Amino acid sequence: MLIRLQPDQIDIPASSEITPQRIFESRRTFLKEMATGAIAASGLIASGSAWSQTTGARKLAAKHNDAYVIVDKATAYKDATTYNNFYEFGTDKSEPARNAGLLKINPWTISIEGEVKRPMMLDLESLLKLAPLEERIYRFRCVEGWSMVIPWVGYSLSALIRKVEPTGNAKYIEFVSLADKKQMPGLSDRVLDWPYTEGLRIDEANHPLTLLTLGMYGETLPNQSGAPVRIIVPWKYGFKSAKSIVKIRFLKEAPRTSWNGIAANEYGFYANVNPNVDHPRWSQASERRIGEDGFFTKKRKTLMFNGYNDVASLYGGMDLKKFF
Ligand SMILES: Nc1nc2c(c(=O)[nH]1)N[C@H]1C(S)=C(S)[C@@H](COP(=O)(O)O)O[C@H]1N2
Ligand SMILES: [Mo]
Repeated sequence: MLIRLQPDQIDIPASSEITPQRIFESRRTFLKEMATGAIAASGLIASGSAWSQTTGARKLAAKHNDAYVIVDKATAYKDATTYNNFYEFGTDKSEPARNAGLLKINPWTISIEGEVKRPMMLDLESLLKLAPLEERIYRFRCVEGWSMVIPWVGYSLSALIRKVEPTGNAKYIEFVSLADKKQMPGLSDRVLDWPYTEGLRIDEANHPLTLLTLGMYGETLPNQSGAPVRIIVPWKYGFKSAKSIVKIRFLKEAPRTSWNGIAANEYGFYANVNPNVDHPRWSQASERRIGEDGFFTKKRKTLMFNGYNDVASLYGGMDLKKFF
């Protein structure tokens, strides 16, 4: 049966590559997503090109995990996907949304290497199936002084770590983002040493809050948000949460990380959100919540560990002013 849409509704481009079956499938998905409001919320209706087989967002079925709900209202999808830091696509906040359409996320493989008994290459489908997807609403704080609240979709990175069986030597983990000049115009600007790299201590990586992230707002990640796979470490400043990851390495020693590597006095390896340790050039005591920027809007107080006090046990006995 062919489902007839009302006149004036979206017309799916009948490209020669799209078989009638695929058109039917996309119509069906479209109607389903219309019913759940996912399409309206994502603004897909506005653009016919969103239907391209390679760039279209895909709905992800995820179980809401109540253990990670916070009281703050979620940031609007539009704000979260048009105000981004993704220097591979330009240093201006609006550039990733404009330029990240160049990123090809299909096919994608992520290589897991180093101090593990079972190194492996995983494609996107394997990553999506590796553990049950959960929706978790996290507060997210950039070192620049702004924050958002985002419903991410993913699962604890610990599920993947278990699968590759780290050796006893694995003390740190490194995340490496894609660096491809053909897709990423920002790479011609040497603001950072490419590829973008980040890292965690292995116990931080294994903390249940650390999220292997494949989606947001019920769908696969938009490119500007780090598609198809990124990490989210909600108690640390945003720069720890590397986007568009192609490699994860298990290491004996702490890796060199991008921001720490160019300015260690400003961006510590730990980078835990800490209102008591200022950045050398500005205070970290408060933050501006994106979407709340009215002229009279008060800033919010920044919370220790971004409010995720559970993680304090990871840093017992450490001087967090020294290891910032
Ligand atoms: N590969 C890569 N990952 C990155 C960045 C980047 O420039 N490149 N910016 C970081 C910074 S500074 C922040 S605040 C967050 C921003 O994530 P968002 O745009 O989804 O809010 O991504 C982090 N991950
Ligand atoms: Mo950031």
